[in-house]
Amino acid sequence: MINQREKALCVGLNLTSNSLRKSEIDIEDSMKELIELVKAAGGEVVGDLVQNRHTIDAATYLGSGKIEEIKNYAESLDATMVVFNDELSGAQIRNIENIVGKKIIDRTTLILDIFAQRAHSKEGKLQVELAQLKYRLPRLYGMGGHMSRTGAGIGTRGPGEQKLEKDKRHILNRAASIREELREVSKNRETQRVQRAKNNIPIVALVGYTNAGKSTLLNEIIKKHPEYEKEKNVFVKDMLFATLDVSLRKAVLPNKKEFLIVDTVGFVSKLPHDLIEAFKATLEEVKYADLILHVIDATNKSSDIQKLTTESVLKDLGANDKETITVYNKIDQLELDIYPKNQKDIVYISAKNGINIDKLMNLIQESIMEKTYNVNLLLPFERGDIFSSIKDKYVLDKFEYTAEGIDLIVSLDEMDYNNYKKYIK
Ligand SMILES: Nc1nc2c(ncn2[C@@H]2O[C@H](COP(=O)(O)OP(=O)(O)OP(=O)(O)O)[C@@H](O)[C@H]2O)c(=O)[nH]1
Ligand SMILES: [Mg+2]
Repeated sequence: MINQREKALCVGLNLTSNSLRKSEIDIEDSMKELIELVKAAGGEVVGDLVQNRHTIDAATYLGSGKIEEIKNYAESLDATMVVFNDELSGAQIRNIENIVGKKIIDRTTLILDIFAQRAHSKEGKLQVELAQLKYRLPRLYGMGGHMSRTGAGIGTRGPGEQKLEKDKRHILNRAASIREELREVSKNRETQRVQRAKNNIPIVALVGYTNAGKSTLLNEIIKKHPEYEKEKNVFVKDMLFATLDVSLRKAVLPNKKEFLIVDTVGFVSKLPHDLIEAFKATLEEVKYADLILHVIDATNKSSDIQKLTTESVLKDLGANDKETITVYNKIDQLELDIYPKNQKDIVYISAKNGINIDKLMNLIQESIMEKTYNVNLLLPFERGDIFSSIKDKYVLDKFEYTAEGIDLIVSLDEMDYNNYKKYIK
């Protein structure tokens, strides 16, 4: 944990030679994000600078001359650490640290650090620790000074330092045992998922860039549930990565049918790959959702790039072909009428002010409900097998043994509807 407020100098590299970076957030926004990330980690930003270069310097990232300048600048600002906007190699960190003489943190370490502070669930903590171990493993030998530092503060959280000083084997063993524990957790979740599928409760997952308003929207939606209590609200804050653990809550559609809504961790550009891997399990809920609500902060001038970033992570998760409603949020901050009309799969809302939530709820209902078919079946007695498989999977609205067979009313999914429609009464 942080004992004193760390003072950070933020440093970015603008690669002028790289024309392939069109899909990436521009350097100005990326630096703004870095500053927010430092704040989210509990640090204070005392200065920032961007260096234009054609190439990355393998040894010192920005070239030793520039690093000398950074050292002087950091000293004049009384900074306690320098934060770089990209992922650095172990050798780069060590070389820069040798010149600057202060703590050097890269964007990946910073994000991992925030995640380590915020994860509350057992699974979240295990996943972050695994990501940290994977990040540190290839840097174990390169980062002599950095790794053995025992001070507190940003970037030193996580697996104990002594543990890291031991050999690779130790890390590998720990990683293996975390994976084992995670498999257990994942098995439990699988059991819960089967149970939910059996109860035929649809699941709607909220995804989107960090700070888009996902948690605010979840709180707004769950209010309508008859068993709603204020304690069920999830944490909302104007801060990157306010949400780190997946929360699942009950909600109701306008037609009173229940569904479950899942809040997930927000995405950010240059999300460390190890972390995506680590969070895949948690974000699995998204893969099994019946519908995705992709929440976008319509007021953010990088919202298009944020949208692409989220879509590319979803693709990575194998969840890109899911049915999706695009939800542009925070329209209370926009001029009226500058946004297009609501469409079947696009809606403009304000989660905070409750604007157009009813429209969104109707869209959700249409999307979830078009996949279920409420039917009255009459099953012949010799098809008890069908009856028991329906009974296992669905909650029956009604059933009765009659002289002609088993008479039942149930809402079937599309596949079962097609299988059993010949028994419709
Ligand atoms: N003006 C305005 N602000 C909003 C609206 N919805 C959410 N916010 C604010 O946006 C900030 C982020 O909201 P959250 O709901 O925590 O965002 P999130 O997407 O869950 O963020 P992470 O959990 O960090 O990924 C908070 O300060 C909210 O009050 C809205 O409709 N209008
Ligand atoms: Mg949130």
